[in-house]
Amino acid sequence: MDESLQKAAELLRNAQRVAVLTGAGISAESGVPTFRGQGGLWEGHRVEEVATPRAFLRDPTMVWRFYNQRRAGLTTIEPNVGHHALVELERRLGDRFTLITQNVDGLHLKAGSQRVLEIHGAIRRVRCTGCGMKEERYDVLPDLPKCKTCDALLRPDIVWFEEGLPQDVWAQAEVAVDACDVFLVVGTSAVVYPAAGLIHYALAKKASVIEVNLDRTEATHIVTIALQGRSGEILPQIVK
Ligand code: BV8
Ligand code: ZN
Repeated sequence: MDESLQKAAELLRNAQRVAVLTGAGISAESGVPTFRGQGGLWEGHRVEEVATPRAFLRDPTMVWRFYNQRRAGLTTIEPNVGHHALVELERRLGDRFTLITQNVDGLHLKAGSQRVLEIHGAIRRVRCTGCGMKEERYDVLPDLPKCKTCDALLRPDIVWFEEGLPQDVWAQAEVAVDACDVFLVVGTSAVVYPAAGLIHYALAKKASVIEVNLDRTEATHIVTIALQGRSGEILPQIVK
């Protein structure tokens, strides 16, 4: 491990432009449960079943219960040393650094990261299904929250399965990966597309891909360097 850690640090030290992709694994040490680690079940449902427009149409109360449970942690969960290591990396690289996250927990922003692309949206934000207004809400929401202006049902402002990603944010993510020479992939099972496709895209553009993950993933066999372990342990070591 030491040798590949050194090599990863070397690649980052000599990098012109660095892009990072994070998934639920980087927030695991903040106490935020991952999706697929423990069988990816929430009250017996798979996230792919609950996080869909169809589920919301069929049973908005059940879907809001799923999100309100995750929103409950919004004001109490704190970033961990893995998030802070990425803040330090951004401080050193400035605009040569871009952080792309699949996470909707907002912990990168809470840690102080600025150049963050939340490609799956953010659980702190709601959107009106009627007039489209968006606002950040940190209060406890009822099971069926309504829009203050048009009284239509609110929804979490995140990307559900079978929904497109926010065009402008996704386009910026592609530009960042296209331009990078080192792509650091942290705490994702690399199962969800199009996010996971960024890994193949980076390799196609001849960037070096460094994976940090507790286990092997769908991408481990193709990355340049695979560092196995907790992001809260490995990221600070690389940055140091
Ligand atoms: C789209 C918001 C089209 C919701 C999320 C069949 C094959 C291929 C693709 C598909 C298919 N069928 C359908 C698709 C497409 C689908 C998809 O990819 N499905 C997967 C399940 C196969 N994708 C979509 O539907 C996307 N949209 O394609 O639209 C389209 C295009 C144009 C116009 C209209 C439509 C939308 C995808 C976004 C879905 N929304 N999130 C919510 O959060 O509630 S995705 C959801 O999964 C989360 O955002 C999460 O971030 C994401 C990925 O999961 P991970 O972050 O990787 O988390 P996971 O638990 O899986 O893994 C954790 C990892 O961490 C593990 O590897 C573990 O080992 C590691 N770990 C744990 N602890 C640590 C650690 N590592 C380090 N340190 C630790 N301490
Ligand atoms: Zn409205």
